[in-house]
Amino acid sequence: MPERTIAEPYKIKMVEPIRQIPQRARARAMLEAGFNTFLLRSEDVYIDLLTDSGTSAMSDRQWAGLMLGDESYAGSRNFYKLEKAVQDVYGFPFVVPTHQGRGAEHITSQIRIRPGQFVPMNMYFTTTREHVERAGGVFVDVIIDEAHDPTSEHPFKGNVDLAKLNKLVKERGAGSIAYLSLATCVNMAGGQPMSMANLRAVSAWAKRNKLAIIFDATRVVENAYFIQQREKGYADHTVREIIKGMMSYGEGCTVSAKKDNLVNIGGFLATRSEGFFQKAREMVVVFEGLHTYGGLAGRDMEAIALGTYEMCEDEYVASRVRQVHYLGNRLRNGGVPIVLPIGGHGVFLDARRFLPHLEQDVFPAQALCAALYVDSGVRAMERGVVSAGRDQATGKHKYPKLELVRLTIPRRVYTNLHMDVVAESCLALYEGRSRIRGLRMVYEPEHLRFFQARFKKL
Ligand code: PM9
Repeated sequence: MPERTIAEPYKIKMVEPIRQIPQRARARAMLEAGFNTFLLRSEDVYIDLLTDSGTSAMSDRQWAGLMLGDESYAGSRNFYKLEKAVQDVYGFPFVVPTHQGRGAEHITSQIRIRPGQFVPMNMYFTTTREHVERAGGVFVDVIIDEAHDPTSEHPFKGNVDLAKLNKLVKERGAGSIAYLSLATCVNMAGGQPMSMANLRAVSAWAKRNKLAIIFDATRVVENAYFIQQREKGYADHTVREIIKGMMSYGEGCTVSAKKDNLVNIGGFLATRSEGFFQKAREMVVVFEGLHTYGGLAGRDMEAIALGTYEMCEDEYVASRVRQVHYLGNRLRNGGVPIVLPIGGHGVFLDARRFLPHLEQDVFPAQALCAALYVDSGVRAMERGVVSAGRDQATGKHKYPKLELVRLTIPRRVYTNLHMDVVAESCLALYEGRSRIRGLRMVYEPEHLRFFQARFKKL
């Protein structure tokens, strides 16, 4: 018997019209945007796979929750609901809300890093590294080598390489390390999870070296799902139980609630350390807002609280990841080079193999993003040399091994027919790939350049 189809565990109650503008208009829009998809107007975009951040469809319960916003300056009841949701799901007793993830990263980095200290991470993330460096810290990549190889089918490419941690301690001493920053479902590696076994081993290592683990738990839901599906002993555990289990190894976490938590804005920092919490509470009032709103409206906190419970419902998580894999498998079966295994939040085109005639100096992933938009109005994001930025010491481009285009799937937003449109466009581009030309950068911001850089076609 063939496998039966499993549909999404929800139906659509409200729709937002989208349209595909004509190809000539798309070509003009891309030229005006300086070949940077961040600089397009969203009304010129047909299917928006720029990011899964803040782009989720909220549920009827969340929309109803917005009407229950308590917009008092201090002590909003929605804060206490958010606090309880974070305690229930992540297991950390102390919660500080922030306007989004980078607000929590900023506070954490400023409190926890002394200038010159190292911060080992399982691959870099743009905003996380930026805040580490602003606090005087030095990022060290300790992810397993397989994560840098888009063809490796290792099931847990987000894992930490303990040998890399040991080398750092041997050369610099444990005292030179501020904390371990561990990302769940590593974004820049292609949405790749860590295993519970690896986490256990890293935690034991951290204890021995008297170091804290602070998670970037932004995509812990998808990580937990992969553990449930792939790791021996977890098939009978719920996603929610696995999230709690993973978080039990951390002293705290920062979260961009714009991803897993199914809302359009928000973030938080959560911890079991009272000392860290006190300092964060003191600092949040300087940069974000009072410690019971942290830059958010009461209604936003209500929506996050409700989303935090919804995000770990097993049927929903399975349907979310299944849709990502639906798109990935269409591309893979059509011979398009993508990062394997297919990740949790998106499908990543491997621009090196897609455009072998383009050197990294002419920004192949950026050029591919632009070509995709002109072909079909689909918006994606560069995750290659532009995102990696420049080396602080030498001023030269960092040349990451991964030169990727991320097709990021918003949660509960598109149907599989939209995925078909995306797949057909990628397949058509792959067919005509030799015609895609490289770019040169004509404007480069000093920080997080990928957001606003401008390019011209070579
Ligand atoms: N991630 C993304 O599109 C939003 C824009 S940055 C290109 O993937 C992780 C793992 C993230 C993340 C944002 C943040 C920052 C922290 N960690 O955007 O400040 O993927 O809420 O979160 C984006 P905020």
